[in-house]
Amino acid sequence: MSQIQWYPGHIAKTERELKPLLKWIDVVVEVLDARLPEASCNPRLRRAYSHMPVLVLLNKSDLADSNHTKAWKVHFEKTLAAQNPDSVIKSHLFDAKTAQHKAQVIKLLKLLAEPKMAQVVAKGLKRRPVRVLVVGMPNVGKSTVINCFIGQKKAKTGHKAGVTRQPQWVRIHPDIELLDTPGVIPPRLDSEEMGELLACVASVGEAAYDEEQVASFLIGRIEEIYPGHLHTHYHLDADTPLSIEAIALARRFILKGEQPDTIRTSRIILSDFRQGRWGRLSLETV
Ligand SMILES: Nc1nc2c(ncn2[C@@H]2O[C@H](COP(=O)(O)OP(=O)(O)OP(=O)(O)O)[C@@H](O)[C@H]2O)c(=O)[nH]1
Ligand SMILES: [Mg+2]
Repeated sequence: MSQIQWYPGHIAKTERELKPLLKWIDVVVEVLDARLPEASCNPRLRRAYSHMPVLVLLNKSDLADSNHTKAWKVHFEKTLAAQNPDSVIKSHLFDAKTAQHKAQVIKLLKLLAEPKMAQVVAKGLKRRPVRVLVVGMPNVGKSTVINCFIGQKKAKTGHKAGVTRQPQWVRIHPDIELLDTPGVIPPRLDSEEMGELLACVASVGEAAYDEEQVASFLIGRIEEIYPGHLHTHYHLDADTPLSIEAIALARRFILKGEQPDTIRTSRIILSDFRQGRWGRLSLETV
């Protein structure tokens, strides 16, 4: 996308910021948007934690197509394990708003950390809680995931000694502690399509993209994966080509002179999709 500026320096900076935190962590929780799991991860940054157990959370699964999300879950476990043989990777669907699947996720976190915990015990040290860091791109739901885990028990366990920028830990379960700040990973804007996909789910700031361009991309993508779906949703005739103008006319978003109000319609298109008003849809298929 021509309007979006991309500075590769952001990746290096994030890597520098993540590295010192990782030495305190047993499991990295990578939060992705289940509607676009490929575009919402950053393979270049995975390098920073490629040696560690990773739990990929396909968050906002309540908004995504469940068949595609299940296929992505299998895909991630297979391909990531092949790419990072030193790391153990599991993935799970998640809905941070309702905490659905929370119990299974807690179980997976403990399972992923078990080899490390066994080492601790083998050294004669006392078994300690598993330490987890949540990372992900803007707006994928990191804070909601953290809040969902913290629940009512927002009791901080206090500082650990020995770090310059002391991380704060929150006990989210008798056996699990979470670093209370998420690692924000810069959006992956390495192609026009990536930029447009991330703009569809508001992972890049509004100022960085053109709403009409992104809305047009979005309806095209939905038509490709779910032909006819938007015709039904907006009550368009089956033979009317899908366009912002056609939706504007159908919704009676008309300016003076009978011109379709494409700006207002583009905003509605983006918010209808983002709020899940078109139903559960995915923008990427395996
Ligand atoms: N439907 C649905 N919405 C979610 C889910 N998780 C988060 N959200 C919503 O997504 C939006 C972004 O969530 P945040 O938790 O603020 O995302 P974040 O990754 O912390 O965002 P930044 O701090 O801006 O990087 C909010 O409006 C949340 O309510 C989910 O599982 N399902
Ligand atoms: Mg946040």
